[in-house]
Amino acid sequence: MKTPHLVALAAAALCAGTAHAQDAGQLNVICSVQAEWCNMIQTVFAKTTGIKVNMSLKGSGEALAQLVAEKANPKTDVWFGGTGDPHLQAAEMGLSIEHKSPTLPQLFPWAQAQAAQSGYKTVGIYSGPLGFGYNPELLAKKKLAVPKSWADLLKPEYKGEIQVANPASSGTAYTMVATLVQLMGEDKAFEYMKGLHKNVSQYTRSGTGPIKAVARGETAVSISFVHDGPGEKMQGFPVETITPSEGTGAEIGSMSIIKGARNLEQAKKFYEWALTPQAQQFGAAAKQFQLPSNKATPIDPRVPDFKSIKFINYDYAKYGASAERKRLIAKWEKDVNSLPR
Ligand code: S7P
Repeated sequence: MKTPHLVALAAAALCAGTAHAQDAGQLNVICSVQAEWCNMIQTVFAKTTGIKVNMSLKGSGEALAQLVAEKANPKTDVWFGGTGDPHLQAAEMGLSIEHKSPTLPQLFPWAQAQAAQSGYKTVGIYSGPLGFGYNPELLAKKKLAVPKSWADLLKPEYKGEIQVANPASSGTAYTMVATLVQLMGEDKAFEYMKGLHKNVSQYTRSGTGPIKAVARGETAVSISFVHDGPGEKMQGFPVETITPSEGTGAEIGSMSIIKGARNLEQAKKFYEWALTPQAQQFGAAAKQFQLPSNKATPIDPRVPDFKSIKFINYDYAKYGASAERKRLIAKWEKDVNSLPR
């Protein structure tokens, strides 16, 4: 899949007459996917519309913190990507505006449901399962088996071999907390996370940090979105992924228009563009393999096969609620992160 072809497709999807208009204006985007995808959409959208895109890269938790901090004087127009729970929290906190896209019927039901349950203040743009990343070479060297279940991660032989992000800064790690609570019940899930804590060498700030550490041989196992594995592998790193046998959760990566956006017209144009199959192909073109939300977007063979994964019935409304997310993160800090290892 070559970028120039995609650029042409994206350009065709837009009104050719308005491309490169001199007074097209600008747009401020917080982008919570990985840099290559952010840079690609920044360039292509600017090329095809003439709208200058100022892009700031932030993980999901950090993006939400910035939007809260700038609520009285918003500097952001669109928040693109990142796990869906904090987007739902932003909607509930009045940080984003209602926008009912005419493209909604073309999206998968999970993406439409994300929009409906937020009062159309956010929308699903991709989905991806939570699982484990592992370095087969490092595991073999250390004579460790591939972990196949959540239960496996508690085994003493994995002590110091696991990395996961901190749920306060990372949407990926919050997805893990919410998944475990739904899978095991809250008390058991916190007991589980206390056990896991003994085997974790480091809680990283960013959700993608642990699988990059696995790929580079810095740690044997990570708790990560499995769609982040193939991109590392394509760079030549020894990394594989697996989803836990007991079941797992999935994110609904989302997009929101920010309340008080100074460039509202441009924000809506970007939003509509980002929901087209043409624009959604830039994920795979940038070696990021989430499942795109528009049913007409071609699905790269490296996108995880959802049908072969055992999923929990993730309650996005409950775990995206502001009070619940804050409560679970505070509880994790107090009951888990404060413990010695
Ligand atoms: O590869 C991109 C991705 O995994 O990162 C996004 C999100 O910002 C995770 O980062 P944090 O855990 O640091 O918040 C995911 O939505 C996306 O799939």
